[in-house]
Amino acid sequence: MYQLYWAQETGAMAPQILLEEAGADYQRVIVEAGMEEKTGYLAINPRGQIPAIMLPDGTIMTESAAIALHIADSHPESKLLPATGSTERAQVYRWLFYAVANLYETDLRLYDSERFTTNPDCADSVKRQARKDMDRAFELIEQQLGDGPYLLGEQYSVIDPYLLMLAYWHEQPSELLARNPRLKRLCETVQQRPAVQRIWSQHYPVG
Ligand SMILES: N[C@@H](CCC(=O)N[C@@H](CS)C(=O)NCC(=O)O)C(=O)O
Repeated sequence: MYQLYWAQETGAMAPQILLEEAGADYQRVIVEAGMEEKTGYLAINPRGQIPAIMLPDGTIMTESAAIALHIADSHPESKLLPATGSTERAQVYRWLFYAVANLYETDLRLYDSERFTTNPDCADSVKRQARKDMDRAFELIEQQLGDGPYLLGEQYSVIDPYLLMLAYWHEQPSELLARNPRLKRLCETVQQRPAVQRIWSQHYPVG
């Protein structure tokens, strides 16, 4: 069984969707924000960040994109990645790494701005720049998306739930999606998948 170290509206969402897609046996281990040191979570991830996963053999992995790829590799019957060495797989790698480096990163600057400056008076300026960088990074995704509905067209893969997760971390997801209609279609299509519907309310409770 996998143990997914989890918190609401965090990078645990994409790996969780992929575990659901794969029909994998997993448990959530809920990590309370601010309690990482007290609960021993730093022994799991010394950076204190979510997500982490304990694999069925007891190995710990961190880094959401690496976890996503590993889940896909471990459950080939779920077809969450195109064939090894294919051009399509190369595109998934490309945009997954792009997403971590250019989108996830802007979320950290936006929501944890004070960590990105030694001058507390500059935190607002860090935030403003993060908003601009995030919007620009999503524009490049929009330009990349074709007829869809997924990044690879008809073929669903690990990059799609990852983009959905990131789009919903935007401060104004509906405005982001209105400006980026292909991304909107991708997000709406991914949201309709049963695996996503099963876990969505854990991250975004209604009411
Ligand atoms: N590169 C890491 C980033 C993980 C990350 O920053 N997670 C956020 C939640 S979405 C977090 O735990 N932030 C709290 C902290 O950094 O202390 C990944 O992709 O897994």
